[in-house]
Amino acid sequence: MPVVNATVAAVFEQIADLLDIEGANPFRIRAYRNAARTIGGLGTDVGTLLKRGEDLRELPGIGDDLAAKTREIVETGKSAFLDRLQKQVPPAVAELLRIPGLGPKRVRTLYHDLDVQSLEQLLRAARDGRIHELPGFGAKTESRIVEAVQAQLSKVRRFKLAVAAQHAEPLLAYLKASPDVVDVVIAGSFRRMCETVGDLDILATAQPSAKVMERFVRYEEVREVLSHGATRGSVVLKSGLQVDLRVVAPECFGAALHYFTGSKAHNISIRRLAQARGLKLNEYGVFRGARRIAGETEQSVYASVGLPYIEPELREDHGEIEAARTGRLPNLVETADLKGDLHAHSKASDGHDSIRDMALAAKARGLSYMAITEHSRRLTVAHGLDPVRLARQIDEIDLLNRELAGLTVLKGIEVDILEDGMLDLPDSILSRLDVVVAAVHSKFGLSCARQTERILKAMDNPHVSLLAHPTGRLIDEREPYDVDMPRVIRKARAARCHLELNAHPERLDLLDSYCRMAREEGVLVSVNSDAHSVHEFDNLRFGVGQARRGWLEKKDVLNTRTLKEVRKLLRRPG
Ligand code: DGT
Ligand code: CA
Ligand code: CA
Repeated sequence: MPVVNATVAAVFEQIADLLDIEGANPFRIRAYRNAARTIGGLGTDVGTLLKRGEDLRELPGIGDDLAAKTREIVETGKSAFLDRLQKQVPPAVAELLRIPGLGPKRVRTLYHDLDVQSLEQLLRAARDGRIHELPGFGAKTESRIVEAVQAQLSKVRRFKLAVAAQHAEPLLAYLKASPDVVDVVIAGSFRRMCETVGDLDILATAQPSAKVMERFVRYEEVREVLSHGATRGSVVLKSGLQVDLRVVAPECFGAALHYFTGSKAHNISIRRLAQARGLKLNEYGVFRGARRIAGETEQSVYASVGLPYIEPELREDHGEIEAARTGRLPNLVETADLKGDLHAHSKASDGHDSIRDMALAAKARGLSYMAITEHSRRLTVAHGLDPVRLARQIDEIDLLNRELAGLTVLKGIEVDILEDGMLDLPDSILSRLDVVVAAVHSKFGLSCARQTERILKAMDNPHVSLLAHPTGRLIDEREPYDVDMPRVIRKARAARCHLELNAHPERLDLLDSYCRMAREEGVLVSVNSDAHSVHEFDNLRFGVGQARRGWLEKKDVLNTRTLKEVRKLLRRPG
């Protein structure tokens, strides 16, 4: 059973937290955090990499020790080192780090001086007034802790789509491998490709039905069985992700799939249509009186209310029912429609692989062009390119293209937009490139007016072909910067610049509502991987999911075009 990347990442994060509380060497702690990010962000399952005999030490920041620990977690599901640390510091103590304002030093004090070992104990200690007298704390901190712990305790954890997929897909394969299973599908927000999912809702038909439920609760990654009946079961995986399984009769499968795919708002509107026709619609089927008239397939459910099939990504009650009724549903873009990728890095900046390896990986995924767009010089942490290094890379790519067959590497840059809207590299070098991706990587806190002006000004530079990750948000980690997106979208149309939908699992930026706006304005969106390693082209499918949630068709997506067409669209009026 493959142990998913997210599990490895979670173990490394836990190790880092515990080392932090113990006051270990900061470099050592950072090494674990970086490794967690690297492995957690891989598009391919690390167990598969090991099975293929790949050397994990080629991943950035993974040396002998971390490679061995990764292998250990993959093979045993555990880390002896983490077990040892947990004997010294109880794991719930690390949870205290999630409270804003509590760093490792304070957590250490709370643990050593007050024996606080959990959020609940922390709340009690704060309410009892035992905290403000500790060294380094005060009355203000104490009352802030009360608020923060309450907020934390009431927060429901959600999983990023790509992380959920790392857990969901092996489980789905495991269930499919059961000989009595006829059909099994993950429904819910996961099927709708939502940015984050609260839990997984799996539906199956099986003959007989009991065995698949047995198999489900015995899955190796299950931490806790919440309920276990003949046709309904609920478990929590080791990652904390809850999974519900329902086994339904084949004649109900379509109705159940429709019901559990949601969204709830979409379901309610469809049920209302059914009622208007004198029908009853529930998870068992569509009924006229006691007679079942539909329910085996989702198509039959929609047909019973006079509608064509509606793709799951559209089912948010955001106008899709009206569009279906009037024959105006979009014909959504698919991953297989992508012909190229206009944003990727090699190890010349902060990527991990050579340009040649990136090109071969892109080609293996069926792409026929790929742009190498390194960071520009201002981004020193990413080893950004100055004009001299970029000129050298241009020559290198020209040489490479002469020997590559079946894929063209485009010469590009991900150039920083400076605070005043100027670009980090001069036009003299930008004019030699095929693709210029402009990006904000600093000064996220500018006022809306200044941030918007800054971005509009960058788009005025005729060399800029694409605006990268237009809102800058990181899912659950960083809010979008304050920018007037409708203005940016209108500017893109006027300047004939395109917008990126960055498919990196933490970004999925452009957001779905802005995709729709772009489409309405006739602005093309480029679904790009922003790959930093050969594995990350796999993330394109999540970007396509977001594009589909944004109603985009093949024609709305720049990189579904052939290279010849894209070259024309990238050429900007001087
Ligand atoms: P999540 O898990 O929070 O990411 O979002 P969902 O959409 O997966 O929601 P979940 O897991 O609570 O329920 C799965 C689906 O079941 C949901 O999308 C629609 C359906 N559903 C749940 N509760 C209701 C309800 O009260 N009425 C109707 N019509 N459908 C419901
Ligand atoms: Ca769900
Ligand atoms: Ca659920």
